[in-house]
Amino acid sequence: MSPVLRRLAVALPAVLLALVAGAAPAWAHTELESSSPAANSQVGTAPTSVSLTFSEDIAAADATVSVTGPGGTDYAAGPATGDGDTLTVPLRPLGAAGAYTVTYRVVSDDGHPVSGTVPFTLTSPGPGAAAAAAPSAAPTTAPQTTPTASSDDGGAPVWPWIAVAVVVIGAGVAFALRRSKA
Ligand SMILES: [Cu+2]
Repeated sequence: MSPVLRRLAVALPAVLLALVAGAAPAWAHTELESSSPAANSQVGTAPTSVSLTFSEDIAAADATVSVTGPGGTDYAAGPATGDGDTLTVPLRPLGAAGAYTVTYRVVSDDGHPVSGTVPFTLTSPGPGAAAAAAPSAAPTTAPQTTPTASSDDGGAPVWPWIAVAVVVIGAGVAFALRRSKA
């Protein structure tokens, strides 16, 4: 088989599958067209907000945007606000120099969610670096306590244990009865 034919043989099923699976609606999904800071950019001065521009108007109410920095801190200072096709998120003073990631999730006009990330690098510490250094010693991630989670887990799985107990006790009684007859 010639290389061209072989390539066609590989590509054709994928193309057909994409058509059958309804790839066409996917073309209507919104896409991130640009951002500030730009993806993979080196930023010397800490930005005070992040903006994301999409290929269609975005409902800010359905959008979630987080901006995490070194150590996983979320620097978003509030929910995203929208102006047509652009979302803007205010930032708390950024901390240490390093890798930051904007993570967004928006909803396309057809109702399908679209999510993605915009990484950028802060090349010099932001104004929040000194403030961030102090509380990082304390476990600031503590508020995620588990009582609600354990109460969610607690209800349903009890009855299988009761069923097991009934079977075990029943077997024990049957065994005891048989022995006492013998
Ligand atoms: Cu869709």
